[in-house]
Amino acid sequence: MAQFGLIGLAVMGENLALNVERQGFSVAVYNRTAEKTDSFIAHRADSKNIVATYSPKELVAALERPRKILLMIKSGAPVDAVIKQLRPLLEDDDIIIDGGNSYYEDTARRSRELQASKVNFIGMGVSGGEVGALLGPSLMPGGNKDAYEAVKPVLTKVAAQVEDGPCVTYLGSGCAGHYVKMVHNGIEYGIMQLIAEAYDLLKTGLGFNHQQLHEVFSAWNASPELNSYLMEITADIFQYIDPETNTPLVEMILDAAEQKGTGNWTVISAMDLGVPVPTILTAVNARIMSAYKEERVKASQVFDGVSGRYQGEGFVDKVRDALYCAQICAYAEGMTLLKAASQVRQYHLNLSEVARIWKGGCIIRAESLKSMQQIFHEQPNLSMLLAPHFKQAILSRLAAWREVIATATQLDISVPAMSASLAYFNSYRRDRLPQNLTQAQRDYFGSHTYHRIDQPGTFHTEWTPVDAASLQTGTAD
Ligand code: NBP
Repeated sequence: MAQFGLIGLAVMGENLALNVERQGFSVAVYNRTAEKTDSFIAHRADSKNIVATYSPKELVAALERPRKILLMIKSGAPVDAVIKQLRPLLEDDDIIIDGGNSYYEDTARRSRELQASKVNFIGMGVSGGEVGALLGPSLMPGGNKDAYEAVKPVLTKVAAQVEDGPCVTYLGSGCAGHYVKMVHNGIEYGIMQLIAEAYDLLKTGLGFNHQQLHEVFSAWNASPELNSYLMEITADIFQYIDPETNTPLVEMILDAAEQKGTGNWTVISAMDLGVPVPTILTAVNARIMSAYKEERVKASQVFDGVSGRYQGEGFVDKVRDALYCAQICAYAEGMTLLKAASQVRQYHLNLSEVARIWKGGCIIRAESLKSMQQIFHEQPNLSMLLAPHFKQAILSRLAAWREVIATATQLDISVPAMSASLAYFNSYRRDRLPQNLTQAQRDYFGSHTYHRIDQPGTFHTEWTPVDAASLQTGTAD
C-alpha cells in the first residue's frame, strides 16, 4: 500500500510526487488523462517508489489508511468535481489536501461541506513554482488540526528547509492556509511591480544596458536589505540573450502582464475588511494597464513620451533605497491584512510563523523576513512600520525615496507602486488627514452625519438654508 496519494500530474503535481518520494514515502498517483500518467511513470518516475492508478477508485484502493490525497489540479470547478468523485470512496479520518491556488471562500465552503462526512480537508497554499515543488516549497496548510498532525511527517520533509526548520506550519482552521497563500501572492504582485519600476528607472532614466542592470541587481541582491529570490531571478533575467535575435530576451517580451486572480482577490478582501493595501492594488492596476498595449501605443503617438535622462549623481543608490522602503510597505500591507482577517475570520494566525515559513521555498522569500519573524515574535500585535528596525530603515532612506518619486515624475517615468507606497507611508504618519472635509461633504449632500474632535456624539448640520424646491427634485447623492 502506498503512503501518500496525489491527483494531478501537471508541472506542480509531478514535481511534488517526486519530492514526496525522495523523502522516503511511497506514492500512488492518478491523473484524469491516462497518457500523462503513463508518460510520467515511464520517464521521470521510472524506478521510483511511485505507482500509477487510472481511476479515483483505484487510487483510493492503493493507499494505506488514513488515506492522504493531495490534489494538484486546476483550481475552481475541477477541485469540486474531484472531491465529488472521491467522497463516496473515502472512509472516516481520510484526508484530502487541496494544494492548488483555490479561492479561500471555496476552501471555506469545501471545509464545511466535508465536515458533515468524516473526511478531513486541508486547504494548503503551495509556493515556489515548479522548482520549489521539486526541491522544497513553502507550504501553507489550514483546516482540521488533527488531519494536519497526520500529514505533518510528510509535509515537514517535503517543504523547504531553513535554519530554524521546515517552511510549513499549521496556520489555522478552515481556509486559513489558502487565505495566507492569497496574501503571499498579493505581496508578490507588489514586489514584482516595484522591481519592474526600479528596472524602468535605471533603463529609461539612466540609459543602463543589460550588463549594467545585471550588475546593479546582483549587487542589490547581495545586500541584506534587498536579498531575495525575486531580486536574484531579476539579475539572471538581464543576462539571458535571445538566441534568435542576439539581444536580451527580456526586451523581446511583450509588455502586457497576465494574472490569474490572486492579486484581485487580495485587494477585494482588503477592501471588504477596510485595510489599505495601495502598493498591492497599484500593482494589480499596473498589470491591467499594461494589457492595454494597442491603446498605449496609439497614445504614445499622441502625447510626448519620456522627457529626458537623469543628470544628477548617486541615482542608483537612491533607487535602491526607494525600492527597499516600498518593499517594506508591500510586506506591511500584507501583514496588516493578515492580522485583520485573522481577527474577523478567527484564523488565530501567528504572523511570526507566517514570516518564518516564507523565508524559504516561496516566491517572496527574502532576507528581510527574518526581521519580520523576530518583530512579530516579540510583539505579535505591533504594526510593522512602527517596529524600530523598519522605522529606522525608512527614516534613513526617506529623502532618497522622495527624490526618486520626484525625479521619476519630472522625467515622466511612471512609478505607480513606488509612489503609492510613499503616499501610504505619508498618510500613515499624519495625525490629521483631509477626510474631515470628506465627512463635511457627505453630511452636506447626504445628511450622513459626522463626529467632532472636541465633543462626543453624532452631528448633522443644515449647511445651507433648506430649499423645499430642490429637496423635492432630489439633489442629494
Ligand atoms: P494546472 O493548473 O495547469 O492544472 C492541470 C491539472 O489539472 C492536470 O493534471 C489536469 O488533468 C487537471 N484537471 C483539470 Br485542468 N480539470 C480536471 C478535472 N475536471 N478533473 C480532474 N483533473 C483535472 O496545473 P499546475 O500548473 O501544475 O498547477 C496545479 C495547481 O497548483 C493549480 O491550482 C495552480 O494554481 C497551483 N499552483 C501552480 C503553480 C505553478 O507555478 N504552476 C505554483 C503554485 C501553485 P488533465 O491532465 O487530465 O488535463
